[in-house]
Amino acid sequence: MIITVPTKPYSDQKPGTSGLRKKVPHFQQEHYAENFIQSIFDSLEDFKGKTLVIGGDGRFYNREVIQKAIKMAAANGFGRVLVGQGGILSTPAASNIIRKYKAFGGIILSASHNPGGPNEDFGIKYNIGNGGPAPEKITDAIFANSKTITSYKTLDMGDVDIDRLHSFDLGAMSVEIIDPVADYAALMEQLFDFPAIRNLFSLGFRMVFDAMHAVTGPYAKEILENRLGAPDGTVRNFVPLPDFGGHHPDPNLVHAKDLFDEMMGEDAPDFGAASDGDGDRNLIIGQGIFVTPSDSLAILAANARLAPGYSGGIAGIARSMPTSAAADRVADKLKIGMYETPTGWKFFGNLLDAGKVTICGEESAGTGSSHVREKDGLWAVLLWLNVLASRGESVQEIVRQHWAAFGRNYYSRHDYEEVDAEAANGLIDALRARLETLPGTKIGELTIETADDFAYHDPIDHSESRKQGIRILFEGGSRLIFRLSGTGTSGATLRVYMDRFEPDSALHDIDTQEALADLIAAAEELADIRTRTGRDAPSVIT
Ligand code: VG1
Ligand code: CO
Repeated sequence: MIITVPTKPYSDQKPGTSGLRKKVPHFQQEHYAENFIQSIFDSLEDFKGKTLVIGGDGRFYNREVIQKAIKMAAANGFGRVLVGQGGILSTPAASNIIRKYKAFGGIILSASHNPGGPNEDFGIKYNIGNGGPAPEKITDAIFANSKTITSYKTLDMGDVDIDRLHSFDLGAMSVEIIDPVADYAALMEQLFDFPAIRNLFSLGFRMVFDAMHAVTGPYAKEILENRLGAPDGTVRNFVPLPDFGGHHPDPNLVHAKDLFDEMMGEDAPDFGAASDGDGDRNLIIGQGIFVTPSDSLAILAANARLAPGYSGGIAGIARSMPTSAAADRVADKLKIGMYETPTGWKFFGNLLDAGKVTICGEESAGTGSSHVREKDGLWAVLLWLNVLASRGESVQEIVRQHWAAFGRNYYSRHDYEEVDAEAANGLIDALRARLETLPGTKIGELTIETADDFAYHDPIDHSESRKQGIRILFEGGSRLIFRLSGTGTSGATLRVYMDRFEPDSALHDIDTQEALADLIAAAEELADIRTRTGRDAPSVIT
């Protein structure tokens, strides 16, 4: 029976860089999740009788919200829902299901790489019919609805069985509980040269994939071990857990330190990789070498032709503004388009839909292509494997040759987490106020050429996105960027990005933080980070 439940608005349901993220107890407030889901539905038009995809990364509170979403979808008039078995769908797999089955859209439950558990993070995002994150027009409408909501619709009934592959009717809506892995694995098999990768493993190539007790476990087990023949044990921590085993499912050098240490040690495997909570990020490490996501984007774009799915070449490359400019030179050489967008995958959607770009990436360990409309962790790992199998060289050799051919971008991001929001905003505002006075300013050896607050004009739908980060460009091509995170759940996170281009191969072996010392000092001088945040050092350096 459909019921209409009266509710009162919450004022804090503004979707950030990718959806709404809050602590679990916050999400457990009465009607909190329902309000947001109803606000999503109220921002959509003409979905009656259509298909909605529902799944999540398996974190704490996932199962409860899956149940709420199924019942609310039925009460609001969807015709069919496709739900990942056990409530599981990685973000890229959900994107693929939306596209493959021509769904109206999808609800993905995740807080990505943020920790999970009764007192940790939870999140909800809405993806549109192209499989990608909702554009700002929709997220703004969702937020507006959430501030005026007075009731939501649901079914008055107990829970449904989401653990068995089966189909059933819920009122006028049909529910299909689907295999979360099968369609995704089939897509990967189309894109990559599985026989060549299988051959690589049969020759003794050693790999470690750390699923971090998050959603990619079942995907990586099936693809790497079952289909590609990697030895049993290649995939570690492959059982998704509601609290990710108490760890941050963030594949960076801090939270995947064990893997990093192993890859730098004696007798390291040939290839190490990991993915995050919802499976859209990647970590790529070769024997003795960490590949920065910005370099990985450039190298994958330069070598994409080696994979069957991209054998015709790529149409163009897009990167988020703070991502290093390494990919720009690949685009130059290939004589293809290069696009610089604000942070967040949603900005790539229009370019991909219009066929302007094939490969996209962000410095935050996100790489992907036109095969779906999300970044895709395992996709990046498989493209690397395809390149390694085709070229027969090590990760180290491939990276070094790339630097020799294109030059090297030394790159780092310094995060100041959970700083006072007012202080963080004050820091950005103070920089913003000085932008016009900065060109020509000398700081140590560096001279500022231009400074702006990045604004993006979407070449396809002509929407404008302003205030996307303070960008300071120095003579010679070095860049310094300041922006505030849109995904944090407590206080503010200040991100400072440093990018220095070094064409000279003789200078490609400097320690990254050392190579960036001048830029790090310039950031402090320009923004008074220490005084304003009260921090001596960043919380995370990547
Ligand atoms: C961060 C990253 C950004 C990424 C976003 C979502 O956003 O910097 O590049 O798109 O997370 O990724 P922010 O606003 O905190 O800097 V995920 O893996 O959380 O969906
Ligand atoms: Co993620």
